[in-house]
Amino acid sequence: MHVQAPVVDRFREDVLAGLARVPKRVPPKYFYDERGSRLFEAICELPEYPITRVETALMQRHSEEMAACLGKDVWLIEYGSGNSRKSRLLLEALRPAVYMPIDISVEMLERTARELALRYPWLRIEAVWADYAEAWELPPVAAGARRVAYFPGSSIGNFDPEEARRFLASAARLVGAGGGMLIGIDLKRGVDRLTRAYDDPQGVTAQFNLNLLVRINRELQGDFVLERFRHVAFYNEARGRVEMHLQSITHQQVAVAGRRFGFFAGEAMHTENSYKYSVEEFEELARTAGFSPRRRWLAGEDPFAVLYLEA
Ligand code: AVI
Repeated sequence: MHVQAPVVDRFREDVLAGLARVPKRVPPKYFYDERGSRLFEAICELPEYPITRVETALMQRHSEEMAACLGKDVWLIEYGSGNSRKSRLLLEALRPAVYMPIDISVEMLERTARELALRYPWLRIEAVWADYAEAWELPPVAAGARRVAYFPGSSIGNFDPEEARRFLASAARLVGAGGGMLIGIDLKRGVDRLTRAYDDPQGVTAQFNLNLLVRINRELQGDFVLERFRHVAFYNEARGRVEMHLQSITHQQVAVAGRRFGFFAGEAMHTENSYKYSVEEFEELARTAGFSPRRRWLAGEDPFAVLYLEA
């Protein structure tokens, strides 16, 4: 396995800086410790959260066509591969020369690489442990191979549009001229459905959000009392994004890594944005980053798109 930036070391620095800001905020990438990753898998199974179900159905229906678009002798680079479940459909249809999953969780990466190696003995796997949003280096690619980036799950929605543009531009440089990108995008839809997807009645998303405090308590000697915070999620129509926050129920002081931070009653700590696009908006963003949109596969009832872009 290729080990890149030691991503875990920045947690302390980012949390302390985020708690000192006004308004307070912690980057969403820190949701994904072991429990957070399991809670995210549970979110993906919720009836209120359509992304995984709808994207999987699109992949089931169109993976052969997608593979034909991506071409032969492909190095498939997957950003934030997680359990690679969705990728299996593509791997089977495409049979890439190399599969390069990149993930922030080393446990998940190792487990997934082992499972895939058993399932697909023909597949060459080059796993990369890295934070895909940071600078990281691609292991050498065989001459003549075509690079295609795969970024499913609408994870691009967790970047602000300018970050998303920079990320796409770096992906375009990575795959090089003639390379491609296959990307899943959650689309704009009714406010109620969007809100329910991030505030489910079972409270799984609330646990996922609050787990950030559990992680801070454990890894940074924090003393957050979970019962004094509540999960808040709403659609910010002006910005085209679902926002998640952890809101302090009372006026309180919290210690983290030996420093103290005050919260007033009702103060919200911003933990995630999940941007929703129209296909046209996203394709325009991709163009400004150096990609040409080539194909779209669209789902109707729960609007979602898988797009193929070429650099
Ligand atoms: C990973 N990402 C695309 C998810 C999303 O929908 O923004 C994370 C998530 N947050 C709450 N529920 C799911």
